[in-house]
Amino acid sequence: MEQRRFIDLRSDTVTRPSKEMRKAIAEAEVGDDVFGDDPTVIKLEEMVAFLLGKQKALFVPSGTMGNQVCLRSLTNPGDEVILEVNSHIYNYEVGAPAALSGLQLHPIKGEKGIMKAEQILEEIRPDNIHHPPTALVVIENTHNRAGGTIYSLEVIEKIYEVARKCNVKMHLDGARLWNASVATGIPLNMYASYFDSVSVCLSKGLGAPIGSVVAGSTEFIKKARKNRKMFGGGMRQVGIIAAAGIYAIEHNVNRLAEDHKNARLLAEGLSKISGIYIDMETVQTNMVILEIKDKEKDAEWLVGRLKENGILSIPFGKRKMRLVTHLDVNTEDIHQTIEVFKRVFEG
Ligand code: TLP
Repeated sequence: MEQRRFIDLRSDTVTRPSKEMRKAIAEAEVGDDVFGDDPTVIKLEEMVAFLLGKQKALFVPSGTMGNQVCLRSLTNPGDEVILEVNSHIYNYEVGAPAALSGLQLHPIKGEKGIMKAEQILEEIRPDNIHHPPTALVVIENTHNRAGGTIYSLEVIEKIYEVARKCNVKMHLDGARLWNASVATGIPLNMYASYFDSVSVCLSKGLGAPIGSVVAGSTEFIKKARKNRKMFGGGMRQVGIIAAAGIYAIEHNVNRLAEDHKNARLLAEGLSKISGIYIDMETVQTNMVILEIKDKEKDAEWLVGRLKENGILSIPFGKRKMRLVTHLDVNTEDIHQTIEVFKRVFEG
């Protein structure tokens, strides 16, 4: 029996490896990466280090491990980390900073996910025997819960100046940094230049099945490699996965512009439907966050109605939903999705 094809807008993590990517996986040269002799992993790490303008890089199994390895490698137990209240690390990483690194998180409310330098300066702790030392500021670019919003270089630079002045390090959760870069034309290394550590994902918009890469100085990566091992992320013949990452970087970066166009198209179509509110200013990359205006209806109801009509989605709050475009969704699917929404809301 043929499997029903759903239009899957739950996340850009749902993409499946293409035939060509599977070929690259099948043909990958491998070695034992814990011994440091997997040539495909070495190639991927060198590629990403170059793209991010850092001395070294390290392949990790997931974005969560990437962030956590970076946090652990840049801090000491008891330190405080400033981050945005809706950030992935604060909301979706199972409390790992406390559990794995003994960190206290200090959340700040940003405007559409974007924190300002003045806010951060206000929250960095003065040197006082009672306070936890502020060790790190984390920025998420693009910002997931805010709907894929982009930090401008000007804002990042101001935050960087505050952090440097106060001797505080900077980490970039760049799970979707490629989306920010394609949307703005700003190269990855320019974004990365303000950060001590950067984590980028291969398994979101780029379409690899698994994997993230962290990058930083040689000294930082030496620590990160050890911490990755401690967290159980030391992998063996993992060139078969790294090969998919290399393929993704070589073939799937520029096409992210299509995802952004599709997200825009979707947002414009849905915002015309009475009963739906979308803050169009947040539609900057491959996400659309919509709000159901009718208090009688909620996101669970909408997810159910969409599924009956061949569309997969997830709630993003009681009356909110996030829709994400990616390489397994085409423009035809977007038109179809808008039609289904019209039927569901307007009959
Ligand atoms: N985000 C996933 C879910 O966990 C919410 C998604 O569907 O968007 N940083 C950011 C900004 C992320 O959005 C994610 C994943 C991660 C880190 C973690 O990556 P993984 O899932 O590989 O651990």
